[in-house]
Amino acid sequence: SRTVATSARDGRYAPLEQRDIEVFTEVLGTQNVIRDSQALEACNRDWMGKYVGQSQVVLRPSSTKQLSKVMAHCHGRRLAVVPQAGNTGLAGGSVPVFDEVILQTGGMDQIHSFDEVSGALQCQSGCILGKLNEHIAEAGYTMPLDLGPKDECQIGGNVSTNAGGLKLIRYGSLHGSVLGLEVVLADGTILDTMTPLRKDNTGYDVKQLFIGAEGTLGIISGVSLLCPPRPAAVNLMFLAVQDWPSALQTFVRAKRKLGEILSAFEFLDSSALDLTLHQLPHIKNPLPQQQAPFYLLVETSGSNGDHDYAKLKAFFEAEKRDGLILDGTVASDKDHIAEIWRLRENISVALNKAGKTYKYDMSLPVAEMYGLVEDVRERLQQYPVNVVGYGHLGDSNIHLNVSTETWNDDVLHDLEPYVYEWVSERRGSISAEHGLGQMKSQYIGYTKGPEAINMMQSLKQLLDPNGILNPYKVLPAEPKFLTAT
Ligand code: FAD
Ligand code: 2HG
Ligand code: ZN
Repeated sequence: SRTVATSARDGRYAPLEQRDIEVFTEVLGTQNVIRDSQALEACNRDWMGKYVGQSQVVLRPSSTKQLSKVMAHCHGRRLAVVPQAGNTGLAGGSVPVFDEVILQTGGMDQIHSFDEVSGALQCQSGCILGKLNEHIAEAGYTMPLDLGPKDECQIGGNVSTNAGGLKLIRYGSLHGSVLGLEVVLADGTILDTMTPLRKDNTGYDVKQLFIGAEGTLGIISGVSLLCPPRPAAVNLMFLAVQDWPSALQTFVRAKRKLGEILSAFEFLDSSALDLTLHQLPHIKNPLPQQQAPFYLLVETSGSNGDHDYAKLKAFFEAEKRDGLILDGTVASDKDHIAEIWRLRENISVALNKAGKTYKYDMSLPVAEMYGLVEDVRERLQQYPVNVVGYGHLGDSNIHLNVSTETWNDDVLHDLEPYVYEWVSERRGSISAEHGLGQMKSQYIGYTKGPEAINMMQSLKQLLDPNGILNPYKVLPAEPKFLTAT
C-alpha cells in the first residue's frame, strides 16, 4: 500500500550485538543508549505513521567527540545508522528501513555564540528551530527559515533536508544562509568548516554537499548560520481569488507593488481549507462569508509599520476594485496574523488526522502547477479520496496531497509513477523541499540525469565507503528514468 525503498535488508550490514551496546554505553552512558521498547517504538515511526522500522537501539550523544566515537565504531563494525533530529521529515528519511541504529541529535542543543553585529549564529545541530528564533529575537534578529513544526524540528534536520518553508521567497534557501558546518563523517572524522565568514572562496565549498544530503554523507553536528534582522512591521493578507490565473496575476502584482517588503506568498485550494476547518475546529476561517476555489496568504515584513500597512491596504483595495481579488482580510495585529498562519501551517496536521495521505512535493512552472491537482482529481474520481493542493506559490512549489481513509494499492498504482512522469515531462522536481528519503529515492532519475546520479554515487562512495549512513535512502541501487514514449 505504500512505496517501499527496498524489500530486502542489505547483508553488508552487521546485526547489532551485545558488544556494540557495551561500547555505546561506555561512550554515552547508560541513559543515552535507549533500548526501552516503548521509546523505541516512537523513534522507529515517522511523523505520518507511514514508515516504521525495527531498530533495537537509539543513541543520544551530547558532544561531537561522543558522536565521532560512536561513528568510528559503527564504521568499523559496519553497523548501519540513521540520523534522527525532530523526526518531522515527510519522506521517511528519519526512520530506519530495517534495523539501523537510530542516532538522535536532540542532546546536542548548545548555542555556541551569536554575533549581534553580523547576525552569525553558531550552535550544535540539535537546537530546536523555534528556540533559536527566540534566542536571537532578543538581539533583534530572526531565523532565515520558518516552517510549521518549528517547535519540534532541529536546525540540523532543517539543513539536512535543505528545508524551504514559508519565508524562502524572502530569505532564500539554506544553501545561501548556512555559513559553515561541522560534520562527523561515516568513519568518525570531524570535518570542521564552522566559519562565521560571509565570504570565503578558498577552493570547493564542501559544506554545500551536506545541505540536503538527508544524512547520507555525514552527520551534521554544528551549524553556522547567517540570520537576518527581525522585521519591525509585519502585515498579512488573506485573499480569495476566483481561479488559478488570478492567483498568478496577484503574485505578479504583489511582486511589482510590494516587492521590497514581500515576505511570503502562499496558497491553498478550497479542499485544503475545508478539510483543515473540518478536522481542526479550533482553527478559524479568516473569510467565513466567502467561498472561492483559491486562497492566498500574502505577507509583508518591513521596517515602517504605517508605511507598510498603507502600501498593503492600497494594493488590496486596488486589486479588489479591479476584480482580481474577490475578497480578503488585512491583518496587522499580531494575534490575527498568527491565527491566519495557524490555518496554513496546520493543513498537514489536519491531513494526518483525516486518515492516510499520499504526499507529493513538486517544483513546477507556476502556470501549469495546479493542473497537476486537477489531473489527479480527475484520475482518481472513482475512489473515495480527497485531493488537495496548497503550497509555496511564490517559490513555484506545490504540495499535492491525496487523503484516504486507509492505504489503498489501487490508488497508489494510479498515482505512481503517473505524478512523477507528469512532473518530469515538464522538467519540474519530484522533491522541491522535503527530500527523497525512502519514499522517492527510486524516482530520483525523474529529475536528475544519469551523469548527476553517477557523481552523487561517487561522492557517496568517497565519504561513506561502507555505505553505513542512512542506507536505502536518496540514492537507489538502480534508479528509474522516464522512458521516452
Ligand atoms: P528529521 O525529520 O529528523 O530528519 C530529516 C532528514 O535529515 C532525515 O533523512 C535524517 O536522517 C536527516 N538528518 C536529521 N538530522 C541530521 C543531522 N544532524 N545530520 C545529518 N542528517 C540528519 N519542510 C519544508 O521544507 N518546508 C515546510 O514548509 C515544511 N513544513 C512541514 C510541516 C509539517 C507539519 C511537517 C510535519 C513537516 C514539514 N516539513 C517542511 C518537512 C521538513 O523536512 C521538516 O519539518 C524539517 O526540516 C525536518 O527537520 P527534523 O529536525 O524533524 O529532521
Ligand atoms: C507545508 O508547506 C509543508 O505545509 C508540508 O511543506 C506539506 O504535508 C505537506 O505536503
Ligand atoms: Zn512546504
